[in-house]
Amino acid sequence: MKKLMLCTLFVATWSIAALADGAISIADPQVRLVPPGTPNTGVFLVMRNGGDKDVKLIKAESPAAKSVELHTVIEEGGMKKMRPVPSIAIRAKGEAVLKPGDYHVMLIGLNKPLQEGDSVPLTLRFDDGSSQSLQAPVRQIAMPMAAPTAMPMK
Ligand SMILES: [Cu+2]
Repeated sequence: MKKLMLCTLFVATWSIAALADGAISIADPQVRLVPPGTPNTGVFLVMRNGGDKDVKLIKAESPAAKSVELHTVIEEGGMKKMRPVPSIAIRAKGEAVLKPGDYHVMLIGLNKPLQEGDSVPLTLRFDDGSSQSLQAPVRQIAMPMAAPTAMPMK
């Protein structure tokens, strides 16, 4: 039994390393802890592009939610609103920061309530054909602004 677990751990570590070949590396992934009953939440992280070509994040997938979208936040009539975007660019030798009040990955229709300390599996797919699979820990994350209109609920 113990041997089997060690073996599984080894395989998991190996496959994460194998997927990290592309130009993109991911830092500081985190999922916003939301109150029970809240169906959606945001994922924030930093994507660094070590290559000499621009790369776009074109898709995010997670078994934790019914659908996953790429979002930005726009201001309209003095209100901040989330909008889906088809992709998020990461410039050559640059980085894209997904953070509250800005670009983020949206988990829509959580399959079960999240608890602080949980990890959410996430796969990011890029337009260079590469992908990254990671575990994003669930954390309490402050809203970007104290104003209650910062992220209007629908
Ligand atoms: Cu959103």
